[in-house]
This record gives sequence, C-alpha cells and structure tokens, in this order.
Amino acid sequence: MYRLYGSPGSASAAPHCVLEEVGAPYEFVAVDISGEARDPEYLKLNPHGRVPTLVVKGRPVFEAAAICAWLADRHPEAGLAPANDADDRGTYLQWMMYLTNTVQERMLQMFYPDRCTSHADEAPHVAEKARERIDEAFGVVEKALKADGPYLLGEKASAADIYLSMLAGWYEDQKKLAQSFPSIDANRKLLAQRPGMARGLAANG
Ligand SMILES: N[C@@H](CCC(=O)N[C@@H](CS)C(=O)NCC(=O)O)C(=O)O
Repeated sequence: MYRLYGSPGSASAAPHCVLEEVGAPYEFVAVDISGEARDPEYLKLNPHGRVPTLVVKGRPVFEAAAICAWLADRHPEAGLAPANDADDRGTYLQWMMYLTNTVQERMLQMFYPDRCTSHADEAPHVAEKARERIDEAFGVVEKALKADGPYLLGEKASAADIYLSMLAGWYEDQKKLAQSFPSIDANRKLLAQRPGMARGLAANG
C-alpha cells in the first residue's frame, strides 16, 4: 500500500495521477502547505516540508519526478516508462529531468519569488523574469511535441507526459497557453481522456 502526502493541485498531482494510472492501492494524506509551519512529524519525511512525499513500507521518497519515475518502473504493466534498455529510455529521462529541473524550477521561482532574493522589493522582478523563462522552456517542449508528438515519446504516452500535464495546469494564463503552446495543450487534452488521468485530475481540481 502506497501512502502519498500531498496537497491537491500541487506537485503531488503528477504522482497522484501516476498512482491512478498504475491502479495500485494507495492512501492520500493531505498536508497543509498554505503557511510556513509544518508538522514536525512531516519534516521527518520531507526535510523541506514540501509536497509530495511517497511512503512505501515506512521508507519516504521525496521529489515528484523521482516518485513518478519510480512508480512507473515498479508497474511496467501500465506502460508509463520505457524499459531500461529501450532506445527511447534516454529521451524519457531527458524529459523527466528537463521538466523537473528546468520548467518546474522556473515555475517555483514565479510562485515563490521572495525565496530567490534577499531584497523584498526585487521579488516582482524575479517573478517577471521567471515568467519569461517559463515561456522559453515551454517553447522547447512545444517544438519537440510539434515535430514528434503527440506525446513526448511520439505515439506512446508516458509518465513524462503526466508530469508535463501537471506543469501546464500551473501556467498562469491558460488562454495564452492554448494559443502559444498548442501542442502542449493538445497533449494535455489527449491525456485527460485516459480514465486514470481523469480520476487523478478530478482529485486535484
Ligand atoms: N522539487 C520539488 C518541489 C516541491 C514543491 O515545491 N512543492 C510545493 C507545492 S507545488 C510545496 O510544497 N510548497 C510549499 C512550500 O514550499 O512551502 C518536487 O518536485 O517535489
């Protein structure tokens, strides 16, 4: 039995959708991330007090992309990750890493700009720059999907698309997303037709 600690609509959304897709039994534990205070018990699982954390047989794993990739590997029958020796495994890992360490990181800078500067008055500028850099990164994904989509691995949906769907959902101006990044929008709409994704998305609002 998996236990996922998260908050609806946050970075726990992608692991949540992956859990629904693989169909494994799990329990969702809501963590209040609205303020800075955290339950000391939760800090033992996740040292930054962020979400998500997945606990399996008492062992916590944090970082959303690691959780998604691990779950996809543990449930190969769900077909959400190429096998270790498959030719497209490198491309899959490339997108998982790019989405978490470039796209998501820029989005977090936009959501939490005060954490990226020691001068409070600079925070709006940090957020503004982050928006530009988010568009630049989404542009890279858009170009790849347009050339080789509809999924990041061509005809095959993977955990990387689920991750992208979560990040697309965080984009501030959804109308602009559909106009400027139509292949990302189409990718997300295709994925949402899958029953597991639909359940995961519904649970995350
Ligand atoms: N790189 C981390 C980022 C996690 C993260 O920043 N989660 C946000 C929600 S989207 C959070 O917990 N925010 C509360 C906080 O940072 O205080 C991951 O992917 O797990």
